Amino acid sequence: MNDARDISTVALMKSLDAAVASTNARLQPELDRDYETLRTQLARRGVDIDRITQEVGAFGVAIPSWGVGTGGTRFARFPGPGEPRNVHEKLEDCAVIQRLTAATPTVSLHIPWDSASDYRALKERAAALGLQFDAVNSNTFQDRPGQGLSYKYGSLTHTDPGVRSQAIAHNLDCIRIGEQLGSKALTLWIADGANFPGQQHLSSAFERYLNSAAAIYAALPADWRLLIEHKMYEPAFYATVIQDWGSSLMAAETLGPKARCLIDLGHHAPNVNIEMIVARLIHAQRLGGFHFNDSKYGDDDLDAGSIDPYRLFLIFNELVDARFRDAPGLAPTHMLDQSHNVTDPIESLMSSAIELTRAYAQALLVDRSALAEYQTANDVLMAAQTLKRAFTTDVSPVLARARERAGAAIDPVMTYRASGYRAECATRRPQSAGARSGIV
Ligand SMILES: [Mn+2]
Repeated sequence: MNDARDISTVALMKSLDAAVASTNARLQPELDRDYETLRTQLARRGVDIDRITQEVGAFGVAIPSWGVGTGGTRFARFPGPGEPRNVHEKLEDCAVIQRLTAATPTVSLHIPWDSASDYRALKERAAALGLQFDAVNSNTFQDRPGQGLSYKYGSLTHTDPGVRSQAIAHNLDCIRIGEQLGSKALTLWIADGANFPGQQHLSSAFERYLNSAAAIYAALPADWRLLIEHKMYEPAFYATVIQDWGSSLMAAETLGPKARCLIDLGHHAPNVNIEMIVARLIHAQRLGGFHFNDSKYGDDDLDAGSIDPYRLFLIFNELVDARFRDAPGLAPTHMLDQSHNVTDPIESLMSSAIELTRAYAQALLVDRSALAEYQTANDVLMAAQTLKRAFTTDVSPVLARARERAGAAIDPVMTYRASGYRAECATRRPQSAGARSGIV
């Protein structure tokens, strides 16, 4: 770590501390009143609000390093002011999100977009900013300069064994990098697939995937997981090799107990019942984690909870239900995976993390014994209303109280705007039209 970075860390935290203190002081009386009102309401239902607040305070979701830059569509990218230019600046932005929300203690890096010369130093830098690292993401969906062989026609499933070897070697590099960062998982998403019927032998491509993934799996440290992310389409528009949770589950069960399935909420056909998939993967003891986002039409990568908050709640309902009945092997990682094209990425990521805590708090409010009785008695209406009652409870005071107790902001977006952080970044980070931001 160099001195300039140390100084900037101190200055960064000081300015945020001041913004949190002044904004919280202003919002405190209002929060106190709202929290006590909700305490009374929940007590009537036999719910201890402080227990819910404590649980919410323990919730964490990883920020994707690529999410703090402005994203783009296939048509254009409109850069925002003060975007991070490298992994160090991305970590600064992630630290702001964690400082204000206390819900994002980890960062999920993407290699090679976040390549660094010294990963142990990067881990120290992150720790100084109050951050740790979650899963490492490999990238064999684009070529990088001088890599030798192209991924144009696939990577881990390519017909050429040389390309497959190159893609395997990259994933092994990612594991080594992740070990230095303190990560415990490698997320594997491949763009491999076909744009035309007949382009690819569907069975052989899957078998090549299993063989390549087995070589990666064999290199996993004992306490690591391999998170297999499926995606229905894009960039392959006819068939992707790991298209759905069936393919993902087959791969995980073939590879071994460290292989788990990762659910990206946007990687399904429209109207697919994602909470059902969650339940099935919990049953199979193969639920590895999530890439949270939201969508209206496809893999839209919109902010979590911005389109269909009920679906988000129903997913958390499955997770909370599984935890309460001690479902074996349950320890999914939570990560965001979004593309912010028209908002300040920091504001979107903070709002998304808060929406996850909201869905979690609502799921904790479900009267599970009543629900079980209604289900057993086939009282359909009351069963449905039991879930709705939890979902329609405004848990905002719980979320705000959890943040406040952690020393974070009662209102993160208001506090962020008051801090002037983005304007300060704009002065020291010149705009870069070419900066990449991924959608994976
Ligand atoms: Mn994803």
